[in-house]
Amino acid sequence: MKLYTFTAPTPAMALKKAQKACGEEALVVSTKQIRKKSLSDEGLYEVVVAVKKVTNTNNTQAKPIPKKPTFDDDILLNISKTAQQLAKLNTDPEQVTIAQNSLEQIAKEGKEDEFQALKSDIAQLTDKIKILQTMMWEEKSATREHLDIPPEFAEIYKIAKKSGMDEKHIKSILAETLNHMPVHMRQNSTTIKRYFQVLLKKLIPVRIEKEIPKGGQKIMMLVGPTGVGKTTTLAKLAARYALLSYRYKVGVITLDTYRIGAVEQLFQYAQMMKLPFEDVIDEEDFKRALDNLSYCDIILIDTVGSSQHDKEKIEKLASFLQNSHHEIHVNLVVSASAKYQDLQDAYDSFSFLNLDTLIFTKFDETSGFGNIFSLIYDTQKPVSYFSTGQEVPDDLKIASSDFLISCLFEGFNKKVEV
Ligand SMILES: Nc1nc2c(ncn2[C@@H]2O[C@H](COP(=O)(O)OP(=O)(O)OP(=O)(O)O)[C@@H](O)[C@H]2O)c(=O)[nH]1
Ligand SMILES: [Mg+2]
Repeated sequence: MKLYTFTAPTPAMALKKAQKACGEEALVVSTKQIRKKSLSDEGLYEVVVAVKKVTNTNNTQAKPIPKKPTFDDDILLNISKTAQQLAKLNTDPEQVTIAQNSLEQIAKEGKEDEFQALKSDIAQLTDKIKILQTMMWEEKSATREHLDIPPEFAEIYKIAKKSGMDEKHIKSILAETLNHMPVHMRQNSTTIKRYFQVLLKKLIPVRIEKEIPKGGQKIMMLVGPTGVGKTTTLAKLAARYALLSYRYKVGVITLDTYRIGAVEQLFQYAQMMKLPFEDVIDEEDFKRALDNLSYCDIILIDTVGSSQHDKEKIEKLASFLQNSHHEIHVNLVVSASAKYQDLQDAYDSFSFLNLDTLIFTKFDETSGFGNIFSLIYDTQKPVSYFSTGQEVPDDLKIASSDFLISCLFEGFNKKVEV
C-alpha cells in the first residue's frame, strides 16, 4: 500500500487529479486546506490517497492500477479461503464474479478433478451449515444432551421425535446407527437419512398375505378397542377376498350382537356382497356358525369393541376362542391416530388372546407414524393391513414397511403405491 498526495485549488479538483492518476480503486485517506484563498492567491487543497502495488510514481504521475485485483489460482484450492470468497456473496458482487470466473477457469484449464473436489467440499460445507441450523433449533434441551446426539444426526432425531416415536426407541436405534453406519455415509444429512430409513424398514415385521391352498381354510377374527374401525376393515377384507384380489368363498360372523345397529351394519355389507352371514350369541352358536361356514375358504369374525379396561368382554372372547376347536388368527385392530401409550395399553389388554397380527386404521387422520413404528418394534408382532380412509372397499392397503416409513418421513399420501 502506498500513499500519494495531490494538490489543487479545490478539494474536487484535487480528487479528480488523484482518480485520474491512481484509478477508481484509490482510497481517500485525508483532505485538508493548506493555503487559504486570498485576493491575490487561489486557495490550495491537499488530498492524500492510498493505492496498492503502484510503482514508479510521483505526486502527479501515478500509474493507474488495474481495476480488478488479480486472483491467484492456488487460493481456490484452499477450501477455507474459498468459503470466505463465497461468504462475500451477499456483499461483494464483484468478488463473487471473480470467484466464479476462477472456478470456471479451473474447469476450462482441465483441472476437472480439482474442480469436482472443490464442488463437493462446498456441498459438504453447505450441508454442515444446514445441520448446525437444525441443531440450533429448540432441541438443545436436556433431552438431547441426555441422548448425546452428534450434529449430523440432528435432523433425523427431530423427524423421529416429531413422529411420536418412543424416546427409548429413538435412542437405541440411533445408537445402532452410530455403531454400524460406514463413516463415509455420515458426512451428509441425505445419506444419514437414507441409511436411517432403510434401517427402520428392516425393523418392521410384515405378515405377507398368502394364498389359501385348495381345500384349506383361514379364519380371521378382528378384535380391538371401540370405534377403531373393526367392522369397516372387515367389510373391506371381505370385498378383497371375495371380489377384488381373490375369488374366495368368504363367510362372515359377528359376535357383536349386543347392539342391534352393529349387527345391521355388518349384515348390510354381507348382503351387498352376497356373502353368508351368521350372528352369534353364545359359544354353542359360535361352533354351529363355524360348522355352517365350513365350506368357505375364509371366515371373517367381527367382535364387539372393548375398552382396554373392560376385562370381562376380552375374557369372554378368549373363552369363545378356546372352545371353538378351530385355529383362529386373531388380529388386533388399533387406530394410527392413538398415542403410543394408548396403543401399548390396548396391546397389553388384548395380547393374552395370542395375537397373530396388528392392523392399523385411520392413517388419514394422523400426521405422525412413529407411534405405530414403536408398537410394532416393541411387540415384534407382524403388521398385516393398513386402513387409509372410510371408503369400503377402496381404503385398504396390504401392510408394507416401505409405505409406513414413507408416511413417517414424508407424511401420509394415499396415492403413494409401495
Ligand atoms: N377416517 C377414517 N375413518 C375410519 C377408518 N376406518 C373406519 N373409520 C370410521 O370409524 C368409524 C367407526 O368404524 P367401525 O368400523 O364401526 O368401528 P368399530 O371398531 O367396528 O367400532 P365398534 O364396533 O363400535 O367398536 C366409522 O365412522 C368408520 O367409517 C379409516 O381408516 N379412516
Ligand atoms: Mg364394529
